[in-house]
Amino acid sequence: MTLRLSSAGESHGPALVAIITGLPAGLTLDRAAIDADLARRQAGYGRSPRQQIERDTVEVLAGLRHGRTLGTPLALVVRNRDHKNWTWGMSPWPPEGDPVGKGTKQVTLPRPGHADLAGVQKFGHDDVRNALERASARHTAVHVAAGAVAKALLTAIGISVQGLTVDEDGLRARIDEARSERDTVGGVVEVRAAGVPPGLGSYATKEDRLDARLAAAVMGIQAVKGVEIGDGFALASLRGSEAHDEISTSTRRTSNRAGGIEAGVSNGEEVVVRAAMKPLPTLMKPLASIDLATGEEATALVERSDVAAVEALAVVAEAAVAWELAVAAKEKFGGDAVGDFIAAHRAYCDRIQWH
Ligand code: EPS
Repeated sequence: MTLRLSSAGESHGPALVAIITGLPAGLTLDRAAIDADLARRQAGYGRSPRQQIERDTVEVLAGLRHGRTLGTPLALVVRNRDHKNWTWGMSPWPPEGDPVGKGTKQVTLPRPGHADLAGVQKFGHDDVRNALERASARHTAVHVAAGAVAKALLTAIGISVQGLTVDEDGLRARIDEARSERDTVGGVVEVRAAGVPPGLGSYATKEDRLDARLAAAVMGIQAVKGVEIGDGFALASLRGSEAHDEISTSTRRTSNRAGGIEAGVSNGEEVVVRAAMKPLPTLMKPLASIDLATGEEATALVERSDVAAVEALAVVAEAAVAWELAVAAKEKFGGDAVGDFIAAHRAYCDRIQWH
């Protein structure tokens, strides 16, 4: 069975939900490990006061018994604590009583860089909130929970995944500077996956290529505008003699410019994915926009916002890479029971003498 993930949830709605299908039975999940990843995502430098409201923890509604997967759909929930301030404004059903709390007034001032304008145009909304709520990066929380489940599956075959910011000290200084000037910043994160055997993904079709899948997974995260694998863009200016990773008699490489993937297939070296995040588009000193209610010139919506979410992105990108590697590993090794998955991995590594 293919490993699949669906999610739902608005930023200020009652909860975020994920359903994972295709997990083997018998995989032990550690609630504390999932919650620790949720806390890491919230803890990044430069986050908004919203993070003092939220205390993300995972709830499991189905697919798990006594901490072990049943081989049935796994249903995860992360509640939005802030919803208590939006019960009228974000009520799934027509709200009763007078408008109270947040989200009661229509938003008509789209922010350049957010989903606001394209969202109302595309879906025919008359309230920008109907677009921004789902586009918000809030929903990355439940993807981090799903990523933690993927990491449990990968750990069973010796793969570990770690996301970090690039130049953390410089980033924090830029965040402090931007905060004092009431502005926002972006940055670069890097995810490394160790223990990935050769042979995940395939050159057979575009859809099979592991690099294409990882790029889509990471580009699919809010505010990401660039993704590279290994030395990526820097390879473009090198000679062929300088750009490739020579093969030793052990079949290992003496360098890793390819970031662990050649021709869309993992080659056994560390998988390295980098992502560039644009500065967040909710600005305290807003940019020019239109008031959709009047058609007049206006400035964009000003709301509580993060100064940066780059450290959070490191955790979210780690989850996205882990998820995609778990999908590729499950595709290669199969298994309805986790022991079958592990045995298939072992037999394959024996065949290619990879230890
Ligand atoms: C976000 C706007 C802010 C961020 C949010 C993403 O939310 P709010 O409008 O409630 O202040 O804090 O991120 C999170 C809530 C989170 O948990 O990551 C946006 O517009 O994308």
